[in-house]
Amino acid sequence: MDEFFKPALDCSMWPEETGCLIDKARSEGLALAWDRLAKQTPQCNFCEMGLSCAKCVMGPCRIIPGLDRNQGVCGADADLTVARNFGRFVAGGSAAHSDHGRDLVEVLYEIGCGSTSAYSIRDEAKLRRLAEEFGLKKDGDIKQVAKTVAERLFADYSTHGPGLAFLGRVPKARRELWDKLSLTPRGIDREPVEMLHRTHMGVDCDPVSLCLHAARTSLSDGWGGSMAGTEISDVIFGTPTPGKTKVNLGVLKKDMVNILVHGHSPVVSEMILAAASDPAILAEATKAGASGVNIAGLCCTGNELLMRRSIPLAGNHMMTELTIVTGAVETIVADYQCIMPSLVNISQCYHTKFVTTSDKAHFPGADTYHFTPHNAGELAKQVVLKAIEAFKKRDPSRVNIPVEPVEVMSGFSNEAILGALGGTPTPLIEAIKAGTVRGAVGVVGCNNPKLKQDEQHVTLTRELIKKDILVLVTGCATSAMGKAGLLVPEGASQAGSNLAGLCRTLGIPPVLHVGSCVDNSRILQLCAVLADAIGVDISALPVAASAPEWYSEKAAAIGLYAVASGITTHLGLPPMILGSPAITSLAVSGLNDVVGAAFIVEPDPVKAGKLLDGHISRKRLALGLSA
Ligand code: XCC
Ligand code: SF4
Repeated sequence: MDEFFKPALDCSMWPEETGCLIDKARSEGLALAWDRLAKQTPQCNFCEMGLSCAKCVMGPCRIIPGLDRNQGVCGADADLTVARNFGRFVAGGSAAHSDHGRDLVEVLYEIGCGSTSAYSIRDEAKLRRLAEEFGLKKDGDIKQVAKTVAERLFADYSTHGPGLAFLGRVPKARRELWDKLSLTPRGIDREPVEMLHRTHMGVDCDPVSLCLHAARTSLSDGWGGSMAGTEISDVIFGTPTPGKTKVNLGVLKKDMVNILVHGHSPVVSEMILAAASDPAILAEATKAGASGVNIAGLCCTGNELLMRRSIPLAGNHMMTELTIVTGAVETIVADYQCIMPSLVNISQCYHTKFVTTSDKAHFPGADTYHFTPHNAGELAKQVVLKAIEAFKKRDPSRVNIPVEPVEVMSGFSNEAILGALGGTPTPLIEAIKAGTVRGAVGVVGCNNPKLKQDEQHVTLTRELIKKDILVLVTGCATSAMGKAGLLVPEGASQAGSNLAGLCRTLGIPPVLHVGSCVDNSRILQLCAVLADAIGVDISALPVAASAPEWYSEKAAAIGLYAVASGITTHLGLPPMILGSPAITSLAVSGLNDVVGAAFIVEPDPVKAGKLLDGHISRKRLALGLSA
């Protein structure tokens, strides 16, 4: 395993665009995440094992199991310390997704009240469908429907709501299991808050109980906050349909004003996109000597625009610093999550403006604009005009856009997938039964500088599609797949003959892009639809998930809600739980007996591919299908 954790300092190892820009940054005297990782290495072994605790000032404590320091000052042992740390880790991720979801619900409410002109309802039919699903009045004035749906979801964030609106989507057997285990989430805000309470010194001292509450917390994200984020984003900005665009740093244009939107919420990025097509603003760009304003995405807000608007994606998490190093970026517009604080300093070494937009995410040294549903249209124009000003200061001698962009296809919402199949999951189920598609794996999540960028995503995915396993991708894994030619129908040549044939017939890639990280809720919903159609629980389906290069608290929440929903999940790096053999064994096997799924931790993507393939074969056999 060790070789995977060595910070790589040899740029020739990296994909072309990455290696060449790391070299450029070095020659310009800039430190990047890889350099900072090298300085942090070796990292604290106690923290890595989950055995350090700083939850009170009797500590901090470091637990050494088996020695005379096997308890913290309060008496917490290794199992409890690991469980408390992991619980808080998952709560952090759940809170981030769900608070993002809340922002969308708030915009929907403002639309319903008629108090924003910047936003409107793009998918009325979906809003009415949601109203019907929630048992609300679906007909009549669309603003009224928006308001009641928003109020219903606000209730889900509270403690005394009627029960999460989206739980109606969970297959019956899974709901009964959750009820039996007290895993059914009671409120989107309640569960992470209760986790903070339980992990205060002297509250929940049972490691298993804490792990179960961690699962409940993650479910409040997956079937609550994230699902609200996805569904309401579709209502406001449109439900994605398939379209083509390009990815990688080559989407930056030498002759244009380049604005990168970074973060997660479409609430800001959609407004920037709208402002960039305003004729008055385009005239200013021309005056500045640019041939136009080019908007491209980073990370998940980039995925949101890619899904709905076919806006090019410049890169993923580990590309964010490097985009600035191209010297061709006028402005980075950030909302929240996964935005490295280093971007402010790196921007200052160029002509790049680093703009923050959320009152929740302050970055000292940034240009600050606080977007609200009321001022968003106006502020977006100001931000774009400032970027045009910055274009005049660009130093052409420092510009290096090292690659040509690669074509990708995106926009595979569940509505689009099922719509293409005639509105029912039956053709997909028939394809699974026939073995044309042996199963499906969601390959999702981040990059991590401890791993060679994108390699785990791509290697694992190629292993899977070779075995006729369809891959669904979200988040930062997306640009990795795009660069590897897996997000176009021609990518079928990298798949097994059965899957390839299906892709050619339908004109689809072997890897379907289904959105950002909150959009993993689309995968949950699709699994639920398939399970219901076959008449089984989700855990019986030949499906799995994988986060091969994950780094964030949010990824841990996603992995846990997938497992708690019955989807076995592979992680390329272990979570910080190895200090407790009991919790580690619960995670990688014990959970199978509790929720019918567990984690697989395997840093080698080829081996991981074999393990997931074996998992899918076993599920197929259990359903009476060929392996
Ligand atoms: Fe962040 Fe979502 Fe991870 Fe990418 S994949 S590094 S969480 S931007 Ni979500
Ligand atoms: Fe130490 Fe216990 Fe305080 Fe943690 S909560 S720092 S283990 S005394």
